[in-house]
Amino acid sequence: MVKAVAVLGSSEGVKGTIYFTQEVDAPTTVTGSISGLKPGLHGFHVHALGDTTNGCMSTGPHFNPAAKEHGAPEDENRHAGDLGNVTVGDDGEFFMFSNLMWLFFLQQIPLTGVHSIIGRAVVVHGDPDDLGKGGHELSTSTGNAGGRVACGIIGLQG
Ligand SMILES: [Cu+2]
Ligand SMILES: [Zn+2]
Repeated sequence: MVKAVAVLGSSEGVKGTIYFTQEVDAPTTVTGSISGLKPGLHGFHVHALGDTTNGCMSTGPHFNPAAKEHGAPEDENRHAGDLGNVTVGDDGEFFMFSNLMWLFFLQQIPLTGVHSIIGRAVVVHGDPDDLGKGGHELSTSTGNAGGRVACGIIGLQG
């Protein structure tokens, strides 16, 4: 099994830890928790670069090795890094556990091979991801999810 982790940090007090695990030839599973976000939906993506020299801004666009448009996790036409939204409760806390539906779309974020997400970044946004359907000029590229409020580089874990 390959394991990876991204420790999310931000200048706005958002904290989180996202864990990835993958058995040989199986989809990646994702679990974790985030705190300090405002209640509601927040766009949640794998971005292409593990570069935080300019904070979350330098993590590049959504991880998109197949050159598709932005979409929902369950869409055929979607970026590999499109993980949809996290739903934060009134207490500002979010907990995530992989389930079978997630397993379907996590096949595009492997931890090994040419399209590995190791060394890329997890980014959480300030606003909801409209999943490509909002009609905004940014809908088909970013889901119009607003600013990048927290991010962390995905690194191998022992
Ligand atoms: Cu993003
Ligand atoms: Zn996207």
